[in-house]
Amino acid sequence: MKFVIYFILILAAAAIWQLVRVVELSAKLKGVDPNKVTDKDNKLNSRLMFLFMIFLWIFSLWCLFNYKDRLLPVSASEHGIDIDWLLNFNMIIIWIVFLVTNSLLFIMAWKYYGRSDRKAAYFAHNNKLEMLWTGVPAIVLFVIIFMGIRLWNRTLEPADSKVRIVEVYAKQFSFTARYSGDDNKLGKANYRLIMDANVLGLDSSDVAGHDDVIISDTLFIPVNEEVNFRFRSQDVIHSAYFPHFRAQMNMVPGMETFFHFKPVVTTEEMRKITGNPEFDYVLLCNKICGAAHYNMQIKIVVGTKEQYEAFMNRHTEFLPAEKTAQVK
Ligand SMILES: [Cu+2]
Repeated sequence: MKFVIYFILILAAAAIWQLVRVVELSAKLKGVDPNKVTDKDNKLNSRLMFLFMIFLWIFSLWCLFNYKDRLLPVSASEHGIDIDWLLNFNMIIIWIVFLVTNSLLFIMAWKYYGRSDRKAAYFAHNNKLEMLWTGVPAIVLFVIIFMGIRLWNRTLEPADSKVRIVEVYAKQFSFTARYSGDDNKLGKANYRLIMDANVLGLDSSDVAGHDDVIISDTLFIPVNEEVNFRFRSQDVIHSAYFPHFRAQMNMVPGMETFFHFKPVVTTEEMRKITGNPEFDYVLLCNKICGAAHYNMQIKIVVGTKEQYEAFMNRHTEFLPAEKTAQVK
C-alpha cells in the first residue's frame, strides 16, 4: 500500500513538472517571456491573499472553539484564579494584535497590488510611526510583566509558620509525601543517610521527625486550607507540576524548594464540574528525568477537614504506640 502511495506521489510530481514545461514552451512559441510578471498575475495573487486572510480567520476561530475542551478545567487553587485571569488577559491582547496586524498585512497586499500604471510611495523614515510601534508594545509589555511579577511574588512569599507543612520527595520515578505531624515540623534529612531502608534519608535522631507521616500512594490535602509544600529530590532534577492548581516547582537534589497554595475545590466538586465521575487531581513530574519520566505521578485528593483526618488516622493506626501518642 505504501509503495502505491509513493508511486502516485512521484507520478503527480512528474505530471506537474510536465505541465509547467508545457506552459513555458507554449509561451515561448507565442513569443512571450514566461517569467515576466503581468498585472493580471499580480491581481490574481492579490485576490488569493485576500482569500487566504478569510481562511486564516475561519481556521483560527475554529481551532479556538474546537479545542477549547482540551484546556484545563477551572482552577482548583486560590491563586490559580488570578493566574487564569492573567493568562486570559494576555490571550485577549495577543488576539487583538494578531487580528489587526494580519488583517493589515493581507488587506494591503490585496488593495495595493503591483500595477504598471501605479507607483509606490516611498519614505525612508517617520518619527511618529517609530514612536507608535515602539511605545505601544513597550507600555503593553510593561503592564503585563508588572502584573505577572506581582502575582509571582504573592505566590512565592514565605507562608505563615502555622501553615501545614507537607514535603514532596522525588526520585526516579515516584513521589512520596511526608506530613509534618502535630508539631508541624519536619524531621531533618540528609542525603548521606539515604539507603535502601531509608530512601528519604531521614535522620532518626531528630525528635521532630518522630511524628512525621510518610505516604507514597496519595497526596491528601484538605480544602480551603493553605498548604506549605517543601520539595526535595534524591537523584536528578524533577519538577512538581500541579496542573489543576496552576502550580509548578523544580525539585533539585541537594536543596529544598518550596511554595504554598490553598486548594479551593474538592475532588468531589471537580468531578461534578468536569462531568467526569472518575476525575482525579494529579501531581506530575514535568522535567524529563529518565526512562519512566512519562509515568512519574501521584494522585492528589482534596477533601474536607473530616475526610483528611480520617485519611491520616488510617495511615497512622499501625504506628508504634509511642509515635501514635505524638500524632494523635
Ligand atoms: Cu521526574
